[in-house]
Amino acid sequence: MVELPGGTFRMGSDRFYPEEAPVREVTVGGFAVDRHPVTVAEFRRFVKETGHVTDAEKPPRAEDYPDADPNLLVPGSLVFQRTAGPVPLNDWRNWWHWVPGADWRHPEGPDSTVGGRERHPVTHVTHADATAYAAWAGKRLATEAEWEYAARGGLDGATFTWGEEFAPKGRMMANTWQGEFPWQNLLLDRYGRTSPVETYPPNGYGLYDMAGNVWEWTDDWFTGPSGGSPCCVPADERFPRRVTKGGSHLCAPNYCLRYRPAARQGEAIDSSTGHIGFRCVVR
Ligand SMILES: [Ca+2]
Repeated sequence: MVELPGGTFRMGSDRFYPEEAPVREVTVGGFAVDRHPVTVAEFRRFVKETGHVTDAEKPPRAEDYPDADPNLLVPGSLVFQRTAGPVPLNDWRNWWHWVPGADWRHPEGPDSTVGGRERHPVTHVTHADATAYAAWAGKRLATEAEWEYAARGGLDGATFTWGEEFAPKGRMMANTWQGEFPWQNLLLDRYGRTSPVETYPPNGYGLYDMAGNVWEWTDDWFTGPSGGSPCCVPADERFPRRVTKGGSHLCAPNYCLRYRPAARQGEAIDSSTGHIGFRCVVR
Protein backbone atom coordinates (compact mmCIF):
# COMPACT_ATOMS: atom_id res chain seq x y z
CA MET A 1 0.00 0.00 0.00
CA VAL A 2 0.99 3.64 -0.33
CA GLU A 3 0.67 6.01 2.63
CA LEU A 4 -0.91 9.33 1.73
CA PRO A 5 -0.91 12.35 4.01
CA GLY A 6 -4.27 14.06 4.19
CA GLY A 7 -4.88 17.21 2.25
CA THR A 8 -7.24 19.59 0.52
CA PHE A 9 -7.92 19.32 -3.19
CA ARG A 10 -10.31 20.41 -5.91
CA MET A 11 -12.80 17.59 -6.42
CA GLY A 12 -14.98 17.19 -9.49
CA SER A 13 -14.93 18.93 -12.86
CA ASP A 14 -17.04 21.55 -14.61
CA ARG A 15 -15.81 20.60 -18.08
CA PHE A 16 -17.29 17.19 -18.80
CA TYR A 17 -20.44 15.54 -17.44
CA PRO A 18 -23.08 17.10 -15.17
CA GLU A 19 -22.71 14.53 -12.40
CA GLU A 20 -19.10 15.69 -11.79
CA ALA A 21 -19.92 19.35 -11.21
CA PRO A 22 -19.39 21.64 -9.48
CA VAL A 23 -15.71 21.75 -8.62
CA ARG A 24 -15.40 22.13 -4.85
CA GLU A 25 -12.62 22.07 -2.27
CA VAL A 26 -12.58 18.91 -0.20
CA THR A 27 -10.30 17.84 2.65
CA VAL A 28 -9.47 14.24 3.45
CA GLY A 29 -7.49 12.81 6.35
CA GLY A 30 -4.42 10.64 5.90
CA PHE A 31 -4.87 7.05 4.75
CA ALA A 32 -3.06 4.23 2.98
CA VAL A 33 -4.31 2.89 -0.34
CA ASP A 34 -3.67 -0.27 -2.33
CA ARG A 35 -1.03 0.30 -5.00
CA HIS A 36 -3.22 -1.40 -7.61
CA PRO A 37 -6.72 -2.90 -7.92
CA VAL A 38 -7.27 -6.22 -6.15
CA THR A 39 -6.09 -8.93 -8.52
CA VAL A 40 -7.55 -12.31 -9.42
CA ALA A 41 -4.75 -13.99 -7.41
CA GLU A 42 -5.47 -11.88 -4.34
CA PHE A 43 -9.19 -12.50 -4.58
CA ARG A 44 -8.59 -16.22 -4.99
CA ARG A 45 -6.65 -16.29 -1.72
CA PHE A 46 -9.60 -14.58 0.00
CA VAL A 47 -12.07 -17.10 -1.44
CA LYS A 48 -9.88 -20.05 -0.44
CA GLU A 49 -9.58 -18.85 3.13
CA THR A 50 -13.16 -17.76 3.69
CA GLY A 51 -15.24 -19.84 1.29
CA HIS A 52 -16.83 -16.61 0.08
CA VAL A 53 -19.35 -17.11 -2.72
CA THR A 54 -19.76 -14.02 -4.88
CA ASP A 55 -23.17 -12.66 -5.80
CA ALA A 56 -22.64 -13.60 -9.46
CA GLU A 57 -22.32 -17.22 -8.36
CA LYS A 58 -25.73 -17.22 -6.65
CA PRO A 59 -29.09 -17.31 -8.41
CA PRO A 60 -30.88 -13.93 -8.36
CA ARG A 61 -33.64 -13.85 -5.76
CA ALA A 62 -37.08 -14.34 -7.31
CA GLU A 63 -38.57 -11.57 -5.15
CA ASP A 64 -36.16 -9.08 -6.73
CA TYR A 65 -37.28 -10.06 -10.22
CA PRO A 66 -41.00 -10.79 -9.95
CA ASP A 67 -41.52 -10.58 -13.72
CA ALA A 68 -38.67 -12.89 -14.68
CA ASP A 69 -39.06 -16.44 -15.90
CA PRO A 70 -37.94 -18.51 -12.84
CA ASN A 71 -35.94 -20.75 -15.19
CA LEU A 72 -33.79 -17.76 -16.07
CA LEU A 73 -32.95 -16.96 -12.45
CA VAL A 74 -29.59 -18.68 -12.56
CA PRO A 75 -26.16 -17.43 -11.50
CA GLY A 76 -24.53 -15.19 -14.05
CA SER A 77 -23.17 -11.77 -14.79
CA LEU A 78 -22.99 -9.09 -17.47
CA VAL A 79 -20.40 -9.64 -20.18
CA PHE A 80 -19.39 -7.08 -22.79
CA GLN A 81 -19.50 -8.16 -26.41
CA ARG A 82 -18.07 -6.04 -29.16
CA THR A 83 -20.60 -5.38 -31.92
CA ALA A 84 -19.99 -6.07 -35.62
CA GLY A 85 -20.58 -2.45 -36.55
CA PRO A 86 -21.94 0.84 -35.26
CA VAL A 87 -25.11 0.53 -33.15
CA PRO A 88 -27.35 3.09 -31.43
CA LEU A 89 -25.50 4.21 -28.30
CA ASN A 90 -28.65 4.81 -26.28
CA ASP A 91 -29.27 1.15 -25.50
CA TRP A 92 -26.61 -0.67 -23.49
CA ARG A 93 -28.23 -4.02 -24.31
CA ASN A 94 -26.53 -3.74 -27.70
CA TRP A 95 -23.22 -4.66 -26.04
CA TRP A 96 -23.93 -5.93 -22.51
CA HIS A 97 -25.19 -9.50 -22.33
CA TRP A 98 -26.38 -11.44 -19.32
CA VAL A 99 -24.32 -14.64 -19.46
CA PRO A 100 -25.25 -17.57 -17.20
CA GLY A 101 -22.10 -18.93 -15.57
CA ALA A 102 -20.09 -15.73 -15.93
CA ASP A 103 -18.31 -14.85 -12.70
CA TRP A 104 -14.88 -13.81 -11.45
CA ARG A 105 -13.35 -17.16 -12.43
CA HIS A 106 -15.11 -17.15 -15.82
CA PRO A 107 -15.09 -13.52 -16.95
CA GLU A 108 -16.52 -14.16 -20.43
CA GLY A 109 -18.78 -17.07 -19.44
CA PRO A 110 -18.48 -20.72 -18.38
CA ASP A 111 -16.04 -21.63 -21.16
CA SER A 112 -13.57 -18.89 -20.19
CA THR A 113 -11.01 -18.98 -17.40
CA VAL A 114 -8.70 -16.58 -15.60
CA GLY A 115 -5.69 -18.75 -16.42
CA GLY A 116 -2.84 -16.38 -17.26
CA ARG A 117 -4.82 -13.48 -15.84
CA GLU A 118 -3.82 -13.84 -12.17
CA ARG A 119 -2.37 -10.33 -12.22
CA HIS A 120 -5.44 -8.78 -13.82
CA PRO A 121 -7.97 -6.98 -11.64
CA VAL A 122 -10.70 -9.25 -10.36
CA THR A 123 -14.06 -8.47 -12.00
CA HIS A 124 -17.72 -9.55 -11.68
CA VAL A 125 -17.76 -8.50 -8.03
CA THR A 126 -20.61 -6.58 -6.42
CA HIS A 127 -20.23 -3.93 -3.76
CA ALA A 128 -20.96 -6.59 -1.12
CA ASP A 129 -18.23 -8.86 -2.50
CA ALA A 130 -15.75 -5.98 -2.42
CA THR A 131 -16.76 -5.08 1.14
CA ALA A 132 -16.35 -8.69 2.28
CA TYR A 133 -12.86 -8.83 0.80
CA ALA A 134 -11.92 -5.54 2.46
CA ALA A 135 -13.11 -6.76 5.86
CA TRP A 136 -11.10 -9.97 5.46
CA ALA A 137 -8.00 -7.92 4.58
CA GLY A 138 -8.49 -5.63 7.58
CA LYS A 139 -9.20 -2.73 5.25
CA ARG A 140 -12.24 -0.92 3.84
CA LEU A 141 -13.41 0.66 0.61
CA ALA A 142 -12.45 4.29 0.03
CA THR A 143 -14.89 7.14 0.20
CA GLU A 144 -15.32 8.81 -3.18
CA ALA A 145 -13.28 11.81 -1.96
CA GLU A 146 -10.43 9.60 -0.77
CA TRP A 147 -10.45 7.70 -4.04
CA GLU A 148 -10.36 10.84 -6.17
CA TYR A 149 -7.70 12.45 -3.97
CA ALA A 150 -5.52 9.37 -4.41
CA ALA A 151 -6.20 9.20 -8.15
CA ARG A 152 -5.12 12.79 -8.73
CA GLY A 153 -1.65 11.99 -7.49
CA GLY A 154 -1.03 15.57 -6.41
CA LEU A 155 -1.95 17.12 -9.80
CA ASP A 156 -4.68 19.35 -8.45
CA GLY A 157 -7.41 20.08 -10.98
CA ALA A 158 -5.78 18.15 -13.84
CA THR A 159 -7.96 16.43 -16.43
CA PHE A 160 -6.15 13.10 -16.27
CA THR A 161 -4.29 11.40 -13.44
CA TRP A 162 -1.07 12.14 -15.34
CA GLY A 163 -1.77 15.67 -16.67
CA GLU A 164 -3.64 17.30 -19.53
CA GLU A 165 -2.63 15.35 -22.61
CA PHE A 166 -4.29 12.00 -23.28
CA ALA A 167 -1.23 10.32 -24.77
CA PRO A 168 1.89 12.41 -24.07
CA LYS A 169 4.42 11.86 -26.87
CA GLY A 170 2.17 9.08 -28.10
CA ARG A 171 2.51 7.05 -24.93
CA MET A 172 -0.61 5.27 -23.71
CA MET A 173 -1.09 5.98 -20.01
CA ALA A 174 -4.07 3.75 -19.22
CA ASN A 175 -6.14 0.88 -20.56
CA THR A 176 -9.08 2.59 -22.25
CA TRP A 177 -10.90 2.14 -25.57
CA GLN A 178 -9.35 3.73 -28.68
CA GLY A 179 -11.61 3.89 -31.69
CA GLU A 180 -15.35 3.98 -32.00
CA PHE A 181 -17.22 2.24 -29.21
CA PRO A 182 -18.62 -0.43 -29.17
CA TRP A 183 -17.44 -1.97 -32.42
CA GLN A 184 -14.02 -0.65 -33.41
CA ASN A 185 -11.23 -1.11 -30.88
CA LEU A 186 -7.89 0.01 -32.29
CA LEU A 187 -6.02 -1.50 -29.32
CA LEU A 188 -3.34 1.18 -29.30
CA ASP A 189 -2.86 0.25 -25.65
CA ARG A 190 -2.72 -3.46 -26.63
CA TYR A 191 -5.65 -4.64 -24.49
CA GLY A 192 -9.25 -5.23 -25.54
CA ARG A 193 -10.35 -6.35 -22.10
CA THR A 194 -8.61 -6.02 -18.74
CA SER A 195 -4.83 -5.67 -18.51
CA PRO A 196 -2.37 -6.82 -15.85
CA VAL A 197 -2.14 -4.28 -13.04
CA GLU A 198 0.88 -1.98 -13.28
CA THR A 199 1.05 -2.24 -17.08
CA TYR A 200 0.89 1.55 -17.49
CA PRO A 201 2.84 4.23 -15.59
CA PRO A 202 1.85 5.06 -12.00
CA ASN A 203 0.47 8.44 -11.00
CA GLY A 204 2.32 10.96 -8.87
CA TYR A 205 1.58 9.00 -5.71
CA GLY A 206 2.95 5.75 -7.16
CA LEU A 207 -0.55 4.30 -7.68
CA TYR A 208 -1.34 2.18 -10.72
CA ASP A 209 -4.53 1.83 -12.76
CA MET A 210 -6.31 4.79 -11.17
CA ALA A 211 -7.66 5.44 -14.68
CA GLY A 212 -9.03 2.85 -17.07
CA ASN A 213 -8.74 -0.95 -16.80
CA VAL A 214 -11.68 -1.41 -14.39
CA TRP A 215 -14.13 0.86 -12.62
CA GLU A 216 -13.62 0.65 -8.86
CA TRP A 217 -16.25 0.51 -6.15
CA THR A 218 -16.23 3.20 -3.48
CA ASP A 219 -18.33 3.26 -0.33
CA ASP A 220 -20.33 6.40 -1.14
CA TRP A 221 -23.96 6.31 -2.17
CA PHE A 222 -24.55 7.82 -5.59
CA THR A 223 -26.75 10.89 -5.53
CA GLY A 224 -27.09 13.69 -7.99
CA PRO A 225 -28.15 13.84 -11.60
CA SER A 226 -28.22 10.48 -13.27
CA GLY A 227 -28.09 12.25 -16.63
CA GLY A 228 -29.81 11.05 -19.77
CA SER A 229 -27.21 8.44 -20.58
CA PRO A 230 -26.39 5.55 -18.29
CA CYS A 231 -23.26 5.20 -20.38
CA CYS A 232 -21.54 1.89 -19.85
CA VAL A 233 -23.43 1.19 -16.65
CA PRO A 234 -26.79 -0.49 -16.97
CA ALA A 235 -29.16 1.53 -14.81
CA ASP A 236 -31.42 -0.56 -12.66
CA GLU A 237 -33.75 1.66 -10.71
CA ARG A 238 -34.76 -1.07 -8.29
CA PHE A 239 -31.49 -1.04 -6.42
CA PRO A 240 -29.67 1.77 -4.63
CA ARG A 241 -26.41 2.79 -6.23
CA ARG A 242 -22.86 3.32 -5.03
CA VAL A 243 -20.25 5.46 -6.70
CA THR A 244 -17.71 3.77 -8.93
CA LYS A 245 -14.61 5.65 -10.07
CA GLY A 246 -11.79 5.55 -12.59
CA GLY A 247 -13.40 4.47 -15.85
CA SER A 248 -12.57 1.22 -17.59
CA HIS A 249 -11.17 -0.42 -20.69
CA LEU A 250 -14.58 0.22 -22.27
CA CYS A 251 -14.44 4.01 -21.93
CA ALA A 252 -14.11 5.68 -25.33
CA PRO A 253 -14.19 9.39 -26.18
CA ASN A 254 -17.18 8.94 -28.51
CA TYR A 255 -19.26 7.52 -25.71
CA CYS A 256 -17.79 7.72 -22.23
CA LEU A 257 -14.79 9.94 -21.62
CA ARG A 258 -14.52 8.77 -18.04
CA TYR A 259 -10.93 7.63 -17.57
CA ARG A 260 -10.49 10.77 -15.49
CA PRO A 261 -10.27 11.26 -11.72
CA ALA A 262 -13.39 13.45 -11.59
CA ALA A 263 -15.52 10.93 -13.49
CA ARG A 264 -18.08 8.92 -11.56
CA GLN A 265 -20.90 6.49 -12.12
CA GLY A 266 -23.75 5.27 -9.98
CA GLU A 267 -23.70 1.50 -10.04
CA ALA A 268 -26.54 -0.63 -8.65
CA ILE A 269 -25.13 -2.41 -5.61
CA ASP A 270 -26.21 -5.82 -6.83
CA SER A 271 -24.62 -5.51 -10.26
CA SER A 272 -21.48 -7.26 -11.35
CA THR A 273 -19.88 -6.89 -14.74
CA GLY A 274 -16.64 -7.61 -16.53
CA HIS A 275 -15.34 -4.07 -16.06
CA ILE A 276 -15.85 -3.35 -12.37
CA GLY A 277 -13.33 -4.19 -9.66
CA PHE A 278 -12.05 -2.45 -6.54
CA ARG A 279 -9.12 -1.60 -4.31
CA CYS A 280 -8.98 -1.00 -0.56
CA VAL A 281 -7.76 1.64 1.83
CA VAL A 282 -6.94 1.70 5.51
CA ARG A 283 -6.85 4.58 7.98
CA1 LIG B 1 -7.72 -1.01 -24.22
